[in-house]
Amino acid sequence: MQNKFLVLIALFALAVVLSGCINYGQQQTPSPTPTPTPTPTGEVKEFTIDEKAFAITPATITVNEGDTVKLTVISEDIQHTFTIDELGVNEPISAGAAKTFEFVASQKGTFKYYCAVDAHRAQGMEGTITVQ
Ligand SMILES: [Cu+2]
Repeated sequence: MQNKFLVLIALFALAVVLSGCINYGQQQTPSPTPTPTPTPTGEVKEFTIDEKAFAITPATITVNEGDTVKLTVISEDIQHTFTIDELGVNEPISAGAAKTFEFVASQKGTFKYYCAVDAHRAQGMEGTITVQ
């Protein structure tokens, strides 16, 4: 009976040691999925964007990769959104309100920003952000 108990203790200790090894191994292995790691430039680029049915002004903005983009988006009339799929931005803008928010330009490229409400995008609420 006592021997069985000792065996159980030994197995438990072995399991703890092995799980420690496994965790250690995982920490050492580089993640196979590429995570977007923006190189922060430390710069903040500020823009004021006007939204109304059915236009977004200005229609183009340009920033550098790693910039923090600080936007104040103003709805001149009804409910809109400011959305950039590739950069994970999707901010609702209440009717007649202004909203200030930030995001990091985490990848280079040319992306569309648009309003996701109803068919506003198709009706002209679209612009282009270039991250260079
Ligand atoms: Cu809209």
